[in-house]
Amino acid sequence: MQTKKLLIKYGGNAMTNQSLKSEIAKQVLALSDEGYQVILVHGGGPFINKALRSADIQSEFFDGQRKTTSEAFLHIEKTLIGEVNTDLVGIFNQAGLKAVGLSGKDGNSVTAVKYDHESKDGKGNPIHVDLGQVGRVDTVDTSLLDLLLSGGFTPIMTCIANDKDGTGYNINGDTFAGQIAAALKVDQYILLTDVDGLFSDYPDPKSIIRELRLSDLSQHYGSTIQGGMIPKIKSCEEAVVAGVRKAVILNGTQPDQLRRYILENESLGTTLTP
Ligand code: X2W
Repeated sequence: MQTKKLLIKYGGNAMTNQSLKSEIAKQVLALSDEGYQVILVHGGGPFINKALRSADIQSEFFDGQRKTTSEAFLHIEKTLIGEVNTDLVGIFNQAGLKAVGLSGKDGNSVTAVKYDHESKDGKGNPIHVDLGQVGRVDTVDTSLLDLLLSGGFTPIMTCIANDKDGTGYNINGDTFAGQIAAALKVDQYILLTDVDGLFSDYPDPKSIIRELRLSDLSQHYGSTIQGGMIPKIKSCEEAVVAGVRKAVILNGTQPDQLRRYILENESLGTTLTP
């Protein structure tokens, strides 16, 4: 039987304390004991907020993308690589995995290009907003990730990459993860956040949307799908369009959802299929 690959995006909103992170690591260990190869991709929005606040830098978001000046970028890179990533590597090793910390720069695994943000002015006309060093994924080379997976390591990658001229970019963690899931053609792409999924009438628990097809999405953008949900659903969409069979949004503040969804096939979260 071919080994199944899972890409898990672990969002900063679901990293509220050390024991929660350690529970996620135990779930990943349980999945790898069942024969799954797991790649973890992470952001760290709340940690970045804190670092920027301490540096007296204001955060401004446009459809879930943080405007990133060159000064802000230095703090963001330091936080994601030197704080959040290294912390997760330690916790995952402690749980019994062999974790390796990376960003898109390592092995030139991911290259970025500047993200061109289109918005609308008061009259509904399209305008371009310069978000500074916010990038989107340009190319993905999976050879380093493949090498690590085949050696039994668990790659833990954060959403920073350089462009071909060596300029560093801050890439939304969801967007970044979806592109890597697509390039690796993983069996499932799992996005862990701090809500149970997509709701038609948030936060009414009865209004959770359990299943979505690609063809359903256009009716939800701009209504059900807003703010931080935009990059989440878009990343699921891009992964599924690229050939990933299933993308799911689960609640990472309830770590056992991972095992229950993947190993026990429970109906949880919001699942997008072709
Ligand atoms: C994100 C990167 C971190 C991230 C940011 O600066 O917050 C952009 O918005 P979560 O915890 O996964 O949301 N980048 C461009 O995405 O963190």
